This record gives sequence, C-alpha cells and structure tokens, in this order.
Amino acid sequence: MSNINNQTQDLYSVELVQDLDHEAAATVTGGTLYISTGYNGSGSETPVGKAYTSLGGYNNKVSWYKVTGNTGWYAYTGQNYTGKKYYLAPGTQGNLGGYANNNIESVLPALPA
Ligand SMILES: [Ca+2]
Repeated sequence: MSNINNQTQDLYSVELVQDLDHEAAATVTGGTLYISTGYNGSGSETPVGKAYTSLGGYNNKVSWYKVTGNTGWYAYTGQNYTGKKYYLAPGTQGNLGGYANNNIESVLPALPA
C-alpha cells in the first residue's frame, strides 16, 4: 500500500522503509505531504502520506514541499528523525533553502498538541 507512484519508483528505485508507527500515520486526516526533487515542484514529485524513517531514493534530493490538509509535518536532515528538524506548516508549500535543500532524509506527521 504505497503512495509512491510506480513511475517515480522505477526512476529512482525507491524502496522506502515503512515506519510501523501507525498511530502517527493515523493522525494524518485528509491531507498529505508532497515532496519533489526540483524547485517549485519540478523534477520527480511524490506524495508522502505517512511517517518514513528513510526516504530511500529521495534521501538528500528533496528541494520542494507542499502540505495539504490540516496536519503539519516535520522533516529531518538525517534518517530516523535525526539531524536538523524543520516544521512544514499545513497549507504551505515552498522551496527548501540553505542547509535543508537536498538534505532531507526522514519525515514525520506533527502530532496534535
Ligand atoms: Ca541528509
């Protein structure tokens, strides 16, 4: 049950490591995170509907994001939610600049307060 489309999967041989924290995944309601390897959504884009400890073929390649729905996301520069942490607010999109660009390796839905 992957949200990664097959074309992207073939292109980058993505093998995302599925996080087993179903509680975190269940908090995502009606929205998702989109990531792309190019600025402004260009390049290879894929939806990310749940937590990933590793972005597989997308590791250190993400340059753009979009968050739909009401749940924010955390993006980390290291796998397993390590390294520098960035908060991606609901309803926002943008290019990743500076240290974040081409450096994200894991993502986690932001849990409700
Ligand atoms: Ca990194």
